[in-house]
Amino acid sequence: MTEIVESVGDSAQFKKGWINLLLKIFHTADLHIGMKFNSYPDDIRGCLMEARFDVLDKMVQMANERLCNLFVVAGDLFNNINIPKRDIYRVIKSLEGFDGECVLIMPGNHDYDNGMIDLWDTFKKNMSDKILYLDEEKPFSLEQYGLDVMVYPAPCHSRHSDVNNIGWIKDNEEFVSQLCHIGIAHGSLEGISPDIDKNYYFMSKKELEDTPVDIWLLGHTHVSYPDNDTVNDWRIFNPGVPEPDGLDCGHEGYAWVITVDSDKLIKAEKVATGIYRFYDEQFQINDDDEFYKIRDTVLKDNPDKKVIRLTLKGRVSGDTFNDRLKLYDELHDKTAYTIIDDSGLGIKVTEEIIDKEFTSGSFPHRFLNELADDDEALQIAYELIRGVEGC
Ligand SMILES: [Mn+2]
Repeated sequence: MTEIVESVGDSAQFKKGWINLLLKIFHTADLHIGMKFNSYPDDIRGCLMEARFDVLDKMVQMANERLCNLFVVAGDLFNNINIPKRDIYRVIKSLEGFDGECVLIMPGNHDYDNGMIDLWDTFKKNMSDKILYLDEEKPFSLEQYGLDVMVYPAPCHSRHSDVNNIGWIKDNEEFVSQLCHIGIAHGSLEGISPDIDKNYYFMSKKELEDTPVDIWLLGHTHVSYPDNDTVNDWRIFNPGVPEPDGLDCGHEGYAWVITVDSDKLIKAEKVATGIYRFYDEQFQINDDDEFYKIRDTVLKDNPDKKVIRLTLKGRVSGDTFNDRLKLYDELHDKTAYTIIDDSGLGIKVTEEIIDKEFTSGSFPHRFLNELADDDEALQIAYELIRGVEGC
């Protein structure tokens, strides 16, 4: 297959030199459609659930703009196996919006297929020929799609497994050089996935490297691999979640756009895909200015798509402290969702406060004034005295 690449995509990298393009792949995984976000209030919960459908549409569009031939979901398209039928139809419709030759869908450990799963029965019955469903350990030829590609899937048949599923892919006469051989697997990857007990189809990098495919498209790990934004001459890819899924996901959601030329030289570009972005931030505040600077930090760059947990510590003036809810209200209004823990925030003790609150010449008045040069000691002493008085 020959393609003139001057017309491909908007990335400068792909605009030059790609005359003998064999294949362009849009690689995603772990959309987890159906994830419920139960710890969030209803309105934001609905938005976060909806975003997982929206990001699929967005990625299909990105793949179309870049003239990709293949759209690959390397497992966990769905978050579980109990997905309402209307959501399954909706996902199929999105996938069928792909303009390239073929969509490859493989079950992961969240949406595993043991042969008795209604989700996949419904999916298979309703999908068109554009979609190839990879539920078996056997080579799938993409010849019928006009692509010189052989696909070797390692699908999941259960939620957990202490062995991976890539062992069946052995060198044989099928590995002829004219074809591009693509391995697709779902499971934890050595060094980048937290899988201490090796319960999630654990794969070592050596096993992957020793398998005679030209390229590995993985899923499962929620961060991308490799870490770079662009790579040349690289074989093992994991996209990470395309749509961030919680406060422990600090990145913006990614997919890989991978180009294989006719010499099987592989180049890839990581593309940002996410709609919402999660932030878990701590601020140490030493004065009023620093307190109000939180507003600038939180409200820059699409605040309406930010889910934020703010932990505030430190001291501000009494006025700012008493007015702080005004700022919180503004943040709540303008962000998608903000949780604020300000239990570590207090009023900065000043001479003025000491004079106002304690009789001149009294023990606390004298004691606190003596500590005036040591900010931290003064603060602690003040709070202790106030605490004792409060008992
Ligand atoms: Mn998984």
